[in-house]
Amino acid sequence: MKIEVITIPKEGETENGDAYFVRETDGCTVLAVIDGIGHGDLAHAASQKVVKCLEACCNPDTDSNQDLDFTIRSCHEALQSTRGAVLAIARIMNDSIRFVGIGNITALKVQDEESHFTSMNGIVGRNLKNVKVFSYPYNEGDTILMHSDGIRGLDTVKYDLSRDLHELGEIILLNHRVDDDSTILLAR
Ligand SMILES: [Mn+2]
Repeated sequence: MKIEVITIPKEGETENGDAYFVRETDGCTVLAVIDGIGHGDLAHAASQKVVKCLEACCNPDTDSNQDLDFTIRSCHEALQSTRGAVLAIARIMNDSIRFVGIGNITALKVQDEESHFTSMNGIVGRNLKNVKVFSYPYNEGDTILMHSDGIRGLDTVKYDLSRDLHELGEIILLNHRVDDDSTILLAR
């Protein structure tokens, strides 16, 4: 897969409260976008803890490639002493996507039309009730987009998704960035 991520802190902040995680192993790709609650160093600390947790949970070398509900619960435990974070994780294997999202990370795939992935309400580390993992088909040529709420009002119909993914990310950021940490992840 081609994968591009652009992540930038809120204007005036040196620490980014958003984070991302990408891991590609034999036939399996894990993608995640994370938004630590608020912004600044405490948001950064929370989102980086999620990254550490995902590194441990999605490690094929230690045979700990657990299903995603277990991964979310592990993150929830790890984030108890933090502000918490919202996040979404997509695991693509062969022709299917396993997806879990908690809180307002937007995730969708686009081929001819948009197909949004379903996230549950909550904040990992603070308020986690239902964790539901969804399955979606992955078809050759589908573009997967995941972004934090530092990007608003994105309608992918207005973009040529066949263009270079990094250029596409840059132009989406330019047009839809709001005053927050902003992250967009694109994969195809
Ligand atoms: Mn945010």
